[in-house]
Amino acid sequence: MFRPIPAARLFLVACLAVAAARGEDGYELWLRYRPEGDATRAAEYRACTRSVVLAADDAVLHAAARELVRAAAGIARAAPPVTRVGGEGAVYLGDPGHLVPAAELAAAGAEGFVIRAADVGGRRGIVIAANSNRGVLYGTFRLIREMQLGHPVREISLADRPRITHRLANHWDNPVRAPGVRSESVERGYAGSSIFHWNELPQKIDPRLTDWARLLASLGLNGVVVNNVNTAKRGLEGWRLLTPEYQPKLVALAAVLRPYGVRLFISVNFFSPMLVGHLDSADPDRPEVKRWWRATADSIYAAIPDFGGFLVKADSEGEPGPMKYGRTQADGANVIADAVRPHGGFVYWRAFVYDRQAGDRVTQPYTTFVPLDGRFAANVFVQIKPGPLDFQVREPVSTLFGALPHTHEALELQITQEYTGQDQHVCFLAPQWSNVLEFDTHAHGRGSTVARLLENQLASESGGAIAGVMNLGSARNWTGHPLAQANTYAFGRLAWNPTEGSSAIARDWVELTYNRDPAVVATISGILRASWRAYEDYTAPLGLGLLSRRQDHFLPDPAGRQEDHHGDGRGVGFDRTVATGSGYVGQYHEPWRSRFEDPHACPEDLLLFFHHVPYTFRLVSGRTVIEEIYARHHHGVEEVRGFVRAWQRLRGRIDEERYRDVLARLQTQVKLAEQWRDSVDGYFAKLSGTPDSFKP
Ligand code: GCW
Repeated sequence: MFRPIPAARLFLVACLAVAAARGEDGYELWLRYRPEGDATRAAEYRACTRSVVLAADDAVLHAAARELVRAAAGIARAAPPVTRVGGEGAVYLGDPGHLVPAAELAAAGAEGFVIRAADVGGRRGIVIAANSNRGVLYGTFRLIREMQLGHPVREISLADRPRITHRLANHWDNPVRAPGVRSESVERGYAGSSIFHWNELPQKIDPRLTDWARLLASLGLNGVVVNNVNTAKRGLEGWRLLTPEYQPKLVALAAVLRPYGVRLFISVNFFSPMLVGHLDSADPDRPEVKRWWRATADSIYAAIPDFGGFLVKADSEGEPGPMKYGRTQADGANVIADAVRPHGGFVYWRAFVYDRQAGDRVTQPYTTFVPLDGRFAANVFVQIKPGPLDFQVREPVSTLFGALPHTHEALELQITQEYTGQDQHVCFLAPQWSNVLEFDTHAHGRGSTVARLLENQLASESGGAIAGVMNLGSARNWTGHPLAQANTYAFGRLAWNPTEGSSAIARDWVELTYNRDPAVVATISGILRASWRAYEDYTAPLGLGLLSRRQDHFLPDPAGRQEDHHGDGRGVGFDRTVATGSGYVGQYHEPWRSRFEDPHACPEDLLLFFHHVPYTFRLVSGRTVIEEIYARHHHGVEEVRGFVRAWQRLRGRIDEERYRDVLARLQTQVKLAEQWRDSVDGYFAKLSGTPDSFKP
């Protein structure tokens, strides 16, 4: 019996999608589904996607089917019907009858998949098997990717699974229009305003939100925090998401996400019992405060049974926390965690806690959190930035990784380029993130890389977690700079597999987002690969750290950042040694402690993060520190000039719209790079009395 589900409708949707897909404004990201150019391959794809068979009538499987129909309609130019019964060339979303051996399926885990060409009832088809419908959804996106990349699928056989259990997008969007706050702004967002139109929800749901959910699922993300961690600072009103007024809006968003396997989370204010509940205290020790959190969680879960939980920035930059009551970070996290635990919810508690007045801030998260190890509830993740400072172009890995063996740790990467060029500089961050993930903390002996800590978390039921601060906004292309999409994409790939190479990710992204012309792939991925180092060179090489203006974190202001780089007449750098400095180095395990302590053994990229050295300090290159600062700045500018020349060779090989957009941005980047070079070199020339001999 052939039972079409809403095939006719799906077909129509797919045709419209193809028709609308002609423009190249970047809206479709890496999900463009353009016709396969190789006729033989296109015929193969058509033959292998003649129908889509659903194992069950389930919303997630329907979402997977919709995606596959859309992809096949675009890539193979034939939209398959969605049915319950297979036939020659069918794709089975869900194993129709134990075709994949149990052991193989077991290896896929809760969210992995096995994709296998197989005979089903005597007819050749492709089976996507998994232990959950979410796994099938991920498998479907994977099959689609194979087709987008032009890979053969007729005899396909592949299996994959995510290495990190909890993979979250963190949006820093400000939900409420308050007087004096730019409407629907995004903190550190450089791609327009927020995509969440809270004032229109739940009555009106922007269709773009469905594309957002598709985007998240295509990256394999299974959770999303939809509002800024700053919830009450300077007129922000994100704390209102916990009010009854906002609950129907949350319900609406959760409904958009659910078919894509993404759980909704929100950031909450630690003072919510007062702000929302009108209690006279938020002291986590008070019974009425505990009751309030419990009742609040119960009410959310009654409306959104698969709600993910809460993200909290407490005792940090004006956001209140348990310190106010003389309680610890663990006391604070646990009162909220206890409320969501009966519902299977989680609390992500940020470790970004520091007090500017209390000495070197980088030492503080460790001294605050390490004594609390073992005191956090099992459903709490302590969410840690990669470095101890604040998303700089280069920092050592935070000493907190591996320092909390009895606490769940989450890594928070920043996809939005707050300190790395915003929407004006290309800066592909995957190599930076890989450095962090591959860093061997030696916390449990050799091989204790950050990636492994996140993968094999102790209490296996909850697994590890990774979060990415998103760079999405209302800009038509989502990210402002077209090449910034590569960062969004790379985050998903590394969250799925933290050991994947950044070059392979860059290549795939270019092929999916532009085309498979080898010249295009080599040029764009070459620019991406070189971009982080170039940015570092013309801004803050050698671990110089914070040099940007306080008000925007964008333009150079070395003079205003003296307290960060400690440059003076004799030398430069922040002494964080045990012997003579702030002692931060002492928080590392050996061999790092000894390496970082000794300026001659310290990796040069981090030299000035850990040491104050004379300008005449000699580096491996044979140059002195001051010469190196100059040389690197000049080199960085040359690199960006090279990006412009390389890009110009792409004319006619990619669409004109994105060609022009990126070219204009690269030309601006040259100017900005020169400005950085002149500002930083000029400043140190004056301070050190050594002229910039690299100046032409
Ligand atoms: O880097 C700083 C940013 C703030 C941000 C804060 C944080 C959300 O400049 O905009 O606030 O970090 O991560 O909490």
